[in-house]
Amino acid sequence: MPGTIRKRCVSLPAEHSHGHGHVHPVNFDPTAAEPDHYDAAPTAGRAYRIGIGGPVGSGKTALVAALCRALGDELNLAVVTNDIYTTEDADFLRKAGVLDVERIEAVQTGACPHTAIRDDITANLDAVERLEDRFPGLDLVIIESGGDNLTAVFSRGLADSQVFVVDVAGGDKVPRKGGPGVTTADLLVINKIDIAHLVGADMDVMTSDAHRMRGSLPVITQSLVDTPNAPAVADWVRSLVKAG
Ligand SMILES: Nc1nc2c(ncn2[C@@H]2O[C@H](COP(=O)(O)OP(=O)(O)O)[C@@H](O)[C@H]2O)c(=O)[nH]1
Ligand SMILES: [Mg+2]
Repeated sequence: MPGTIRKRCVSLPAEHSHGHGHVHPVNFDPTAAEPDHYDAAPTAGRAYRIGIGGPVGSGKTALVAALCRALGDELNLAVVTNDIYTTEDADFLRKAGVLDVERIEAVQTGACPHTAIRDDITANLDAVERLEDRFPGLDLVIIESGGDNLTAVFSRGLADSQVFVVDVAGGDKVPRKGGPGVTTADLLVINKIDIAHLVGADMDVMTSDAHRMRGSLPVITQSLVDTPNAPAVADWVRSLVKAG
């Protein structure tokens, strides 16, 4: 249960500081997932939780809005956003009118977004609990991470499944650069394929690199301009929640 997880005291190994120093041991492997300090929580009797992470501007909030449009009528859903100093993403979603404003909670992380989704997930679990109290029988909570680099992944104690969103504007090198987001997320989304030709990104290279880095884990390429309701990602989410 979330209550037991959040009471747990977490101490990080000294050589693995998560201040902005990012000190790693000499043999640090940047493609390996870091140890998770929280156990996965049992999913029975609570909302399924999907985390959405990825670099700033890749299209996380746009994907959250798309999923609300696609699934809002069939699932009892709510959203938690994470921003460093503002509530910008929550404000955007409220203004976009994709979901009842009461169903959107904003967490201000005050620090590196990575911290609030992995190292101390308390503020996010509190936000999820507020939503579950407000909307009994909630099926799904989508948690958007603050924009971070390629290393940000969610604790399994916070997100049951996670989506990592990159976009073509970063260049077709991004998937082969790896990092735990690209290699271990349950779903990798390569977004903004409508502008690939403008930035010279080769989609064949991006998708084949992504599959090579991820083995059997799924990859979806999409454009939220061409398909504003993100049908492929919505199908993936729907099947998880139904199975969940
Ligand atoms: N051309 C194009 N723009 C997109 C797409 N998805 C998102 N955007 C735009 O990219 C910008 C950043 O998106 P946002 O969702 O705020 O990114 P976030 O920082 O990851 O949450 C916004 O101006 C979006 O409208 C897409 O598929 N194609
Ligand atoms: Mg955002």
